[in-house]
Amino acid sequence: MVIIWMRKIKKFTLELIKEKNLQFLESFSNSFSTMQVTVVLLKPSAVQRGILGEVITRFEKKGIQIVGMKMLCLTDEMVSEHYAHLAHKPFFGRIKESMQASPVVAMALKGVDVINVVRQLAGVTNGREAAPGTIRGDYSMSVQENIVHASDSPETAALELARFFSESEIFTYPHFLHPFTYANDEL
Ligand code: IDP
Ligand code: MG
Repeated sequence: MVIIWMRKIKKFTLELIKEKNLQFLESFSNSFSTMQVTVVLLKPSAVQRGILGEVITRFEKKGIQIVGMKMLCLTDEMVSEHYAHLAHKPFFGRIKESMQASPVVAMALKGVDVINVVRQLAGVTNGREAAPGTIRGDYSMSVQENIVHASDSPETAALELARFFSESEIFTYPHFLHPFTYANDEL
């Protein structure tokens, strides 16, 4: 069942890559039996509160490989695309303002099942309800000012990688901790 589901996602992602001309993502999706790349945005709430280092450290300590990282100011177009699913909400204008209140830090993170792992590390959307130990649970008291964005599926991860990074900004390099992070049969 899981294998059929994975195959369907892979087929969908490969079609998306072809349709949108995102060939440079092909190597990620080909190898994504379980190895994935996800996108995290450290929002203005993280930048302004001076906790970038602490949040980044959490990903590193978990054993996740950073394969891209940069600071950028989100354009109107980027935010509108990124939060298109919330465009009809009354608070959409506020979210946009909040995401453009300062630069953000965009990260591309690689690991086995990393999309789900990072969503779990982030915690639920509302910082007041997020479990202690999660990023939002430990650093946020707000729904809107909730420190991080994390891709929620292989399809959105592929789109977000292309939205925030160019091909030359994503790196492939040996992760020397792999033998101590995963068992052979998990890679
Ligand atoms: P997620 O970030 O946990 O995936 P989404 O529902 O995709 O949550 O919402 C995207 C972002 O929009 C949230 O992280 C949060 O910053 C903001 N947001 C979502 N719902 C609300 C709301 O009800 N009020 C204010 N901001 C919201
Ligand atoms: Mg979301």
